[in-house]
Amino acid sequence: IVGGEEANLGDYPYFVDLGNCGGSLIAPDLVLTAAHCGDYRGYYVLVGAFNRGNDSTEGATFAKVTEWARHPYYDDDSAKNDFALMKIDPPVYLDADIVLTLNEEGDLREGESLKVMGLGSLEEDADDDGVGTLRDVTVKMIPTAICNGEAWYDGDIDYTMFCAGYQEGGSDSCQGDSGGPLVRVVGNQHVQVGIASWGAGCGFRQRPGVYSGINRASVQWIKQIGCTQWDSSG
Ligand code: 4AZ
Repeated sequence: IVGGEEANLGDYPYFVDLGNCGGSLIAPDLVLTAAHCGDYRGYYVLVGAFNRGNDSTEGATFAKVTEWARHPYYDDDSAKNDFALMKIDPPVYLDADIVLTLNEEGDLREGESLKVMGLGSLEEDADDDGVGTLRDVTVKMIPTAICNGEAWYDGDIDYTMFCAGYQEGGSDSCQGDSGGPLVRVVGNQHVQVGIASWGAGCGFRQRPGVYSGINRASVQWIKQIGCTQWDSSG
């Protein structure tokens, strides 16, 4: 996370540490992340992560990944449909006031404030594996018509993604943050609207973070895998 600050314990009880990526607990046994993060079957993930890899922090528990699926139309070159869903065992029942739901509405409001969180690097090309304690930053929704402009991403933003950040840069997600949730915070209700996916560097002018869009179409895929194919509690 670039330009952000350390989160407070309990701010994001649904955050999942995958080691080199983030994720979100969207049901007791389902973790949503980015497809490009890879296949975690057989690995342990830290649910409710606040300190990297540390399950002695209140609310944090390890669970094993038993199933993994990426979106059938995920494309590695363009990062189109950068969605993956994992089933974990045992299920984790969060004891928290904060509830995470998935966005199923239409377009986000231009300029609306969103939060992204993670354990990733503090700057582009940082010679590290990210940070030890969860950080967050506020970014603003940037319409695709702007983000696809010639001075911006020049057409690389497709309909499965959108940009969030600032024209001048400064506040952004970065290496190690991908897979983690981008949320709209309304009191104790957090609505996941995106998944950190890619970007040209971190925090650069006219190169905001790019997020897989959580909307009716992606939620339909998530439910089809989670609820039907795996018959889970999603
Ligand atoms: C990454 O490589 C990554 N600035 C994540 C987010 C962004 C760039 C790269 C956005 O995980």
